[in-house]
Amino acid sequence: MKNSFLYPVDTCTRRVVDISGIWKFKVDKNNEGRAKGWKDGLVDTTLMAVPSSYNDIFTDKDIREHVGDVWYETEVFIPVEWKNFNVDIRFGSATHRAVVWVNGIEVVSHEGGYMPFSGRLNDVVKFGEKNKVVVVVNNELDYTTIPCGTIKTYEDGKKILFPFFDFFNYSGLHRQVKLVALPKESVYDITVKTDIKGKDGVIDYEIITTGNSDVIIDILDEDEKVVETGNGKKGSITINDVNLWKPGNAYLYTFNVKIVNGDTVIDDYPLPVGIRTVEVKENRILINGEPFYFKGFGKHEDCEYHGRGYNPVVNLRDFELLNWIGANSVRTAHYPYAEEFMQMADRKGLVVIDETPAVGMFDMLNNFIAAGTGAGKKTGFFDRKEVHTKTIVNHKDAIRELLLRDKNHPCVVMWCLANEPDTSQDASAPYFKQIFEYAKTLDIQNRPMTFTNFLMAPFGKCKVHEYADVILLNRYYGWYMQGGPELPYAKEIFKKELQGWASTGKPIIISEYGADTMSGVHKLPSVMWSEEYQQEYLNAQHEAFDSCDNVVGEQMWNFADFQTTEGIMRVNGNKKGAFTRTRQPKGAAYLLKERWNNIPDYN
Ligand code: BDP
Repeated sequence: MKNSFLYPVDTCTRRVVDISGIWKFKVDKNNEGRAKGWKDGLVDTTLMAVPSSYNDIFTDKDIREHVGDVWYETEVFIPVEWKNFNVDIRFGSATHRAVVWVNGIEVVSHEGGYMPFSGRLNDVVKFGEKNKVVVVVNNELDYTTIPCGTIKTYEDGKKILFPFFDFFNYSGLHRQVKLVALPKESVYDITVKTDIKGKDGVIDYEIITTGNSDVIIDILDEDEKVVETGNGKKGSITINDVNLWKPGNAYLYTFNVKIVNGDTVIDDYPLPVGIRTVEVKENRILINGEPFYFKGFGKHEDCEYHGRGYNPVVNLRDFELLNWIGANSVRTAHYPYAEEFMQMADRKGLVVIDETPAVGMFDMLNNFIAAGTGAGKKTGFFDRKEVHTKTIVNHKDAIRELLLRDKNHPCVVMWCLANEPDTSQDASAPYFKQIFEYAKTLDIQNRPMTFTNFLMAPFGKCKVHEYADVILLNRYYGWYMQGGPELPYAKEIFKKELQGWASTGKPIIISEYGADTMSGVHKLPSVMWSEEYQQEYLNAQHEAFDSCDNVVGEQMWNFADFQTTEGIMRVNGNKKGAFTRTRQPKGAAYLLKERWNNIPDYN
């Protein structure tokens, strides 16, 4: 059995110790660590904060831009009383891949930069003593990895990475690292599906354990009072007079699973569960049977110093700002976010479109420097053979792991399987047919599945939209096309395209629209990059949305300014934020707040 995707929590049968903090660190400048046995212990190290991206900590540009391996080391004490437990080391994520050794022995390796993974330690650790943990993290990308990118190697061996996406390729141990002690017989997985029957809520569930002992379930309300019970690994529990999980008004029950032997509790795992339904009906998306209107943003996990490292302070600040501005939803562009973000969304009632890290399936779209210097070839992405043999395997893996990790979150109402793949290409159609067919087998909640369509595959050119349940459009009329004085025409062109999409009969969400804006730059009359232009741009877009009945949501790009690769199109990063990178409002934030306060959640 591979390691469980259940989030580690302390219970009467389980123990969790967070071993994040300051670890030893070494950049493998000459790519020699694997051959020279650094797994046994590092010498000549510096220090690194875990979790964080290592890129923005140092003053040395070569480290920020390093392509290849970096090494981490720490020591962990394993309590002697854990001898009778299964002891795991669990990484919240390592971007983009990692191998972990404990006392020189490999315990786990993992591909994919945004998912948790763990390794079993029992056979390699000394109980009651300190043990050495060494991790190598690698950040290289190519056409077969998820996300996609390419590397240029100079004659002296220096590697430069060109991501096929518009955010900095932050790397390292981005989320907490924990030791987890589990009973030998434990709850391995839980899957729930919720339904509403009149005033009652129904939870259909399936539980996997690592043994054969009996399973009992208590459903606790928010006052921790048991309201229902059940037993067996598979079944259905009805909660009378249920409190629903609603956008902006979340109610979470605890689905508490116990493995028992008579009166003895062998294992105990509490899963937060929100009772709600999601379905697409004609051109509407219904949450709890009512048509929901998405207001919010595409975000990033990004902040000063931490890079993409999980930062609980910024996470909380973001939720405060989302609430202040009247946002009811976000898309986790362009990768799965930290588990703690998802938990907060469940708790706060923030609706989430959950995205895989499949971004960059378009040669050079956002790699402006490379596009300018010709560093990459201009072959169509889906014309490459390896995309249909290798990339697709990694893509399916990324989808499988995302659904395993996030399937039970009530906040997740839709899965976004890729961002802006080049769906103008004929060869993208068979690829995505397989991707959608595969993904559909994984979600027992049968939530809508989609991808974001990009502006070069407009209505009439896109070969993939028939597989999507909802049309997600990333559109920049008035920025990348028809910008500045052409803005009034941009709006009309956009309206026309929307009419085309509306003819599919499907709901449409504008999953990106935005204009780069330098906070504090003012100009009357406006020019592009000024705060005035950002607001005029938003008003024009909103007029286009309001002209189309099928539009059931708007997620402005981006919540906040964020770091990208250097290049002539970016001024120290992407500046399309409604908020600055330090989370202060631009003028546009007030405009959005006013608009969103006047649009009901359900309409
Ligand atoms: C879209 C991408 C997003 C970019 C955005 C932009 O999905 O990652 O940051 O454009 O150019 O193409 O600002």
